[in-house]
Amino acid sequence: MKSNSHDVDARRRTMLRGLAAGGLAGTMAGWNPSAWSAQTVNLPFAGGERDLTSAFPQKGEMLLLRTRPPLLETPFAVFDRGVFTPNDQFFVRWHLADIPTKIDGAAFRLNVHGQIERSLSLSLTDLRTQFEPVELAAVNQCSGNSRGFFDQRVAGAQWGNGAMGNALWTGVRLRDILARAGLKGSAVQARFNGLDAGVLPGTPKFMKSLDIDHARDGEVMIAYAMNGQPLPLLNGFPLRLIVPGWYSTYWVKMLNDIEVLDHPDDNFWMSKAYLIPDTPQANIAPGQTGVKMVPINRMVPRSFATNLTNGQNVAAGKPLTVRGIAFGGDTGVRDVSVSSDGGTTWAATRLGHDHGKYSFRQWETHVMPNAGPLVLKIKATNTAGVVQPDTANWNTGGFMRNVVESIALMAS
Ligand SMILES: Nc1nc2c(c(=O)[nH]1)N[C@H]1C(S)=C(S)[C@@H](COP(=O)(O)O)O[C@H]1N2
Ligand SMILES: [Mo]
Repeated sequence: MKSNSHDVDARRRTMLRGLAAGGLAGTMAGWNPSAWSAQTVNLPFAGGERDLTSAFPQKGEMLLLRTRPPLLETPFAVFDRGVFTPNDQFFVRWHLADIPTKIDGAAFRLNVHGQIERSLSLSLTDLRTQFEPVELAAVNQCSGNSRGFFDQRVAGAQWGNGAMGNALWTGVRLRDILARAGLKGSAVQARFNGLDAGVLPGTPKFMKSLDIDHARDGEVMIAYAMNGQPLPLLNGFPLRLIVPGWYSTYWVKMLNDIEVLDHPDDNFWMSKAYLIPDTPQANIAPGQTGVKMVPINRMVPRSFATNLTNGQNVAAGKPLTVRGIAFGGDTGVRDVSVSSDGGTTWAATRLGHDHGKYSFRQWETHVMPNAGPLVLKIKATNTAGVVQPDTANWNTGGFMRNVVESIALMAS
């Protein structure tokens, strides 16, 4: 992790002032879930009509997939406005409906227990004052982002492409917390648990685990701020786990409990949910059985044009700006290429500022459309040489879609 201590300190001071000025409580007071706007958006797949809502606390206009527990998608045009996704339009995904609507930051404690020498109970002030602050730009992407495009369709939240976002996270290294606690030799995994719970008795708590070497790699962090502000309640106030390069199912929100285990975690959310076929690109044929399943893990590269939409009319014979975002998955973006002839020829694009290997990277180019229909394609390669596939993967979970995106335009 690159940590420029001057920048971090200056930003941290600014942010601490913000936190002291009222950010120490997260609240959903004033939440009025009946205030839906009448406006709708059509995602380009069957059943893709979505209400636009601004009715959720600390959230601007979002696509509504479900009210309780909330599933809110970022309107795609937001990704054209900057490399960082604003907190008030960052997507929201919860599994369990009993989510605290008010959290007192002063009373909050993060507990660390299990296979360690010293149990810890850390306040937010402890975290902000006793550990070195770190800052990292990283993409948080749901495993099921773009599931609505799966063909054939699969069960689960029917996301378009907006179940992802990029933020600058500030917090502490998980490694430093574990070092303070003193890991025992018996430590095998660390399990993360948040304040949310199910409504029905017996509903398994949403818990995720990482191997102990991953947990102490110095990159995994506990964030108390997102884009310089306290986390919105729906994005996990006051603390969340950041697992750079991994799908966000591991990024446990409202994190208040870390248990170091002496065995691999077999709780429901590790052993039954979020499993992918252990095949290249987690790809199988619909109906295929007998495949070994493993927990989902590292992300794969993706790229999107953000200033053009499918079916749009553009001017023929004039340079057309094409720009967007890309991310490399578990490493940086090497290049992004664009084809304006449906994938026959490709040209490199100009990459924007590098905010670090886990961040979105902006890119831009120009194409010269001839009159008539044209199909743009966008393809990213990451610094490990992994390229987006030309055909879509498929699996029953609707996970890890990263096919080369196509946009059909009409030039006249
Ligand atoms: N406590 C808790 N953390 C959680 C979840 C959850 O249901 N409860 N869902 C996970 C999943 S599957 C996703 S996609 C991300 C969504 O993060 P966001 O709501 O901040 O966008 O949170 C992750 N962390
Ligand atoms: Mo997710």
